[in-house]
Amino acid sequence: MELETLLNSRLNKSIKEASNTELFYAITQIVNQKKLELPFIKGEKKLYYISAEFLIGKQLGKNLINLGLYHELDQVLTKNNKSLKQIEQIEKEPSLGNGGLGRLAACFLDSIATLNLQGDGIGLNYHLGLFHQEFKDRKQFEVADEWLQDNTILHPTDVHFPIELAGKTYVSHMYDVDIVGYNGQKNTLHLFDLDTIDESIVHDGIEFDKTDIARNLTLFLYPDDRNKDGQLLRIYQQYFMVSNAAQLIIQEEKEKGHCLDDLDKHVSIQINDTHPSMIIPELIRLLIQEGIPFEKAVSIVTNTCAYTNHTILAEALEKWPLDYLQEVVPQLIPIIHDLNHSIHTAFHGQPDLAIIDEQNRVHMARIDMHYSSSINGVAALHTEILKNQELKAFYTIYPNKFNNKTNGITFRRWIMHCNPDLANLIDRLIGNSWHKNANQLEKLLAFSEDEHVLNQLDEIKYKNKTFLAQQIKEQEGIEVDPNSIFDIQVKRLHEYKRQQLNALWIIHKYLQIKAGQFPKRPITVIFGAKAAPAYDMAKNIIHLIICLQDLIQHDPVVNQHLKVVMLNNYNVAKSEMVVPACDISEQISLASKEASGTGNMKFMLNGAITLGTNDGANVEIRQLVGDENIYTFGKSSDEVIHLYETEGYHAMDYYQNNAIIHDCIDFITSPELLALGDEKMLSSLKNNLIHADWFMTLLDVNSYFTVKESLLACYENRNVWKKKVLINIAKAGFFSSDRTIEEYNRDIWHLK
Ligand code: GLG
Repeated sequence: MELETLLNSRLNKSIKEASNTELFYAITQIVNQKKLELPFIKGEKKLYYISAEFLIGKQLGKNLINLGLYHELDQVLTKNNKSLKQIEQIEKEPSLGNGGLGRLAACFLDSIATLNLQGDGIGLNYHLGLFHQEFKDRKQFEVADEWLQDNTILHPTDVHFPIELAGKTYVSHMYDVDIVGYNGQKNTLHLFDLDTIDESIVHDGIEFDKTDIARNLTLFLYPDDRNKDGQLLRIYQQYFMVSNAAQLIIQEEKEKGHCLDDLDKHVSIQINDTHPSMIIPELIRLLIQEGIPFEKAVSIVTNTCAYTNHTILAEALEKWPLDYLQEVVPQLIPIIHDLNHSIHTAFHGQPDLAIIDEQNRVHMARIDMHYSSSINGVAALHTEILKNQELKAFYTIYPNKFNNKTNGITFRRWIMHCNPDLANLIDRLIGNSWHKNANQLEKLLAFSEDEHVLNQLDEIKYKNKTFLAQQIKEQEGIEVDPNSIFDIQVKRLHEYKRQQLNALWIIHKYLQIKAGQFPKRPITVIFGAKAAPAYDMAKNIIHLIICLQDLIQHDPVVNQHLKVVMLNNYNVAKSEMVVPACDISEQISLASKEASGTGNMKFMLNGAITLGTNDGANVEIRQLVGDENIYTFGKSSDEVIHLYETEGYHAMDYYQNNAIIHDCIDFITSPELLALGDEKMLSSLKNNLIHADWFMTLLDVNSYFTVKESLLACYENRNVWKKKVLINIAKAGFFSSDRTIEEYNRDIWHLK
């Protein structure tokens, strides 16, 4: 066996004698060698995907799959009493992203390479990542995530660019990560950095001097921006990212002998959310320096760039004070003024189109919309809301720029790697053409009445639940029963995603059990979520969940029927553990607020049933699987938007008029919970739910509780449930990121 010989030659001992760590490094070397041999994808036109986040996850297993080596290696190791899965755990997970936006970028890179499209990612190398989450006193604490120690994925290059920040010149350094497609070719993710970064300036968790740019620039993703220094630092980071991108693009174009006048014929730039928006004025500036007149430069850049919007939440649509930009990037100010002026003239000073508003803030998304050729939302409903509500003024003037690209996930990681038993079963049933053509999964529908197949699916789920239960026991010290229903909500912590609604249901169930009303089967509710360090209410919600976890855990009656688990430091690796083990996928955002969601797709693909609102891509899941195979509840996005417009929602009314809601909310500050929790945090959460509740938790409590009960009841109807599981898997093909990328390429990039 070729791999076995290779592995033996890398080790100075037998595979049996080698430790997992030794094996990890030996396998990594083999993978690096194989990657080196792969050709770079070439084409007439090249895409640059610029993003502040790339949540790429551990690379070893994914690379082995894409290189087609995973199975063989797994067999070699098993034969020698070693487990590849355990060896993979040795790798530290790159901490280069926060949530869906960053994970989407990672899935896209995988699909771009797999489809043999020439496209590189460009981002930053955050030395300490987002942060590592720790729980103490049932609260979240943030510490530096030292993921770069023992790095095996980043290769330093000799590419450097001068970057001007606040009048000083810094020299960047480019690091590369290979992006191996499932197709024998590769692209690159370029991560820019400064050689002067100093991790030792970080103290007390994640505190550091925000003004010391040479030492702090790429320490953290999303440094706290509550004060001016924090906001300036974000501008420093963003400009550093895009100036490097612009210089790299121009350098590569020149090397290819292309004329910069034709940039848009050879290059496409995808702007992922507003963080990279300054690429537009920066590229215009550099083209002018290259001798291209302003008007022409503007038109070239407009034709080259495309913008993806990921949210309608105002907090995420960045608006930087002009003064701050003046301080950090004075070289862009004349361009921004000129762009603003053109718009002012063209649209007669219409205020909602202005780049610089009356308070002298620069609207980054507006730069994107005026000066790029495509504006896309990330799910059908989201794009409609952009067109008809949030970005209506822009849709009116640029109807042809708007388009939808419903998100997707890479099936290489989200089934083949995380759920090999399921992937193998599918291979046996329908062959493996679905690996590259995900729609082939529909062939599974032929087995929807096949009891044997349905039982096999069920056995795989049980095995995955057993594995997760073991991990939870080891890592969180909580015993959970794989025969219970696994009800899972893992995602960033945000009020709009309404983890608090799920927590209210847990309280409701707890009170019922206390009153002697037991569920048919025990239920295990699993959460995983990080709260942004400056987001107090999100931290309060985490605190409530952990208090509930401990209260229930130590109640000998309740814990027979209900368990709550808050996973610590939720990340891609943990996601790969929970996704295959899920029965109920909680997608319960306030309708209109979740642009798409991608976790919803991962769970569906792995045979979980969605309990969700009619929001984001849930709407498309429902259309695909049909009403019988998804459980939806809650007010529609139109109703929610109307409530915002008319200020028609008053949480207090629900609290006062609904006894169940009243009891659940009061329980947040009950003696039982106050014995475990922080009075200030719990009361603040409770008061917020009664007096503010900006994301309308109480609006949907009734329908959520009702629909959840019917879903739990359905689980007991085992044959019906198993069939729903199969249909969900069979219909998930649409959500392959290969499909999404084909659409981006067809409509926006035109790479070939
Ligand atoms: C966003 C949205 C998600 C979306 C993701 C990828 O909140 O709904 O699925 O981007 O488009 N900030 C995010 O994570």
